[in-house]
Amino acid sequence: MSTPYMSRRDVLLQGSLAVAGLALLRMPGLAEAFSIQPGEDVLRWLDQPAPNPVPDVIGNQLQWEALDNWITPNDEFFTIAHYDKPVLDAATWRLQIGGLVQQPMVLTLDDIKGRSRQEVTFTLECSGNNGLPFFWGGIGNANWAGTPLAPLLQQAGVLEQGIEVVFFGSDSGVEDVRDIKMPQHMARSMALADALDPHILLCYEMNGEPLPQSHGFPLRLIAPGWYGIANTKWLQRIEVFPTRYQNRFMARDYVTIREQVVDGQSVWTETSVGRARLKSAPAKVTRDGGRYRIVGAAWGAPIAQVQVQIDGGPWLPATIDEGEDAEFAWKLWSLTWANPVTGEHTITSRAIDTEGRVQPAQDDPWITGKHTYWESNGQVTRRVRVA
Ligand SMILES: Nc1nc2c(c(=O)[nH]1)N[C@H]1C(S)=C(S)[C@@H](COP(=O)(O)O)O[C@H]1N2
Ligand SMILES: [Mo]
Repeated sequence: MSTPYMSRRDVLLQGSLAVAGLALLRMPGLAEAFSIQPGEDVLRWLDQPAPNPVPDVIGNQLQWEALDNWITPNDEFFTIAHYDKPVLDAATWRLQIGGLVQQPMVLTLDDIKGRSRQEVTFTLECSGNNGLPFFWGGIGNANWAGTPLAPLLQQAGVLEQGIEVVFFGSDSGVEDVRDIKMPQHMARSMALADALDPHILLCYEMNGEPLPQSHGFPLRLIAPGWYGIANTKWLQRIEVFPTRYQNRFMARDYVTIREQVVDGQSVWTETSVGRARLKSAPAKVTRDGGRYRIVGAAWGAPIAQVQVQIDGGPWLPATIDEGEDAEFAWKLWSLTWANPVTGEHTITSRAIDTEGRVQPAQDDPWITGKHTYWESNGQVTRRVRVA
């Protein structure tokens, strides 16, 4: 079976490289090295995403060349909405917790804000990002604040038969399955054990402001380490089920179909999109006089190294910005590009996690055997012209 792992020899090689490079390449306080310096220009990538044919669904994509901050400001953070975009009144809004619990609950926003407060800086990426020619900017990094979900579930008292927690949004649309038309609310679920992860928040604040309407006001789920789809916005009801939940967003869309060759035979799998995957991308090339830099981001797993390949040449180690250390947030990285020759160049990055796994190349069977666009974590190549 093919995996995006390195060969043993590569792991050993990278391992010694990592040890040797650790002191040199992981310096604190490089946030300045990432942001634009006075007198520095950003080169526009020659390749640009296609026009967005679904502006009602996908909004406000990240402009990679404009990326200048570890935190993505709220008004620059991408949005996804599959159904309507409810405008909710915080005064009348309620959160219900029900299903297989001893003590069903109805909570106001003040009830939730009155509970213990917890924050997390989490890079939220849509699992469709880089899977479609018009969708490369489905990612952002924010500081999210709310109250942890687990103590609330414990307080409600999940009954023994409860195995699944379903998160319903207020937004709704009509689903058409087997000629049955069903008006449904957006919903995503998690196994109970996953939902009890102490990092998961009922979130009411984004970057120090009340959650904006487009990001799920007044309350959304924040599931650090998971792809965007798990982070239900406009949260309305949390229900504990005795069975797996298999609606559109669990079992029809957001299902990755892979073909893998095992012992010479094709094995096809269909798996629901869940936890984030190791990934990186070049963000921009900057020029300051004759000095060029390549900067980018890496996320989806604990990052040990980032490497950059120029024009298909050797992989060069990038410097990781250790100024901000947050388990679920992207790492920014940069590399000085010494004396590029005039003309067109390709820039590729790959992330390596602390377990030695390498972000897969585009021709890796892990990527070529994937027949749906979700979970496109293959290496990203951009093109640039040096004048
Ligand atoms: N209620 C609801 N929650 C939702 C969605 C949605 O359409 N409705 N979209 C999901 C998807 S696919 C993603 S990628 C993230 C995007 O979060 P954002 O709009 O705050 O960036 O929200 C998720 N939560
Ligand atoms: Mo998404």
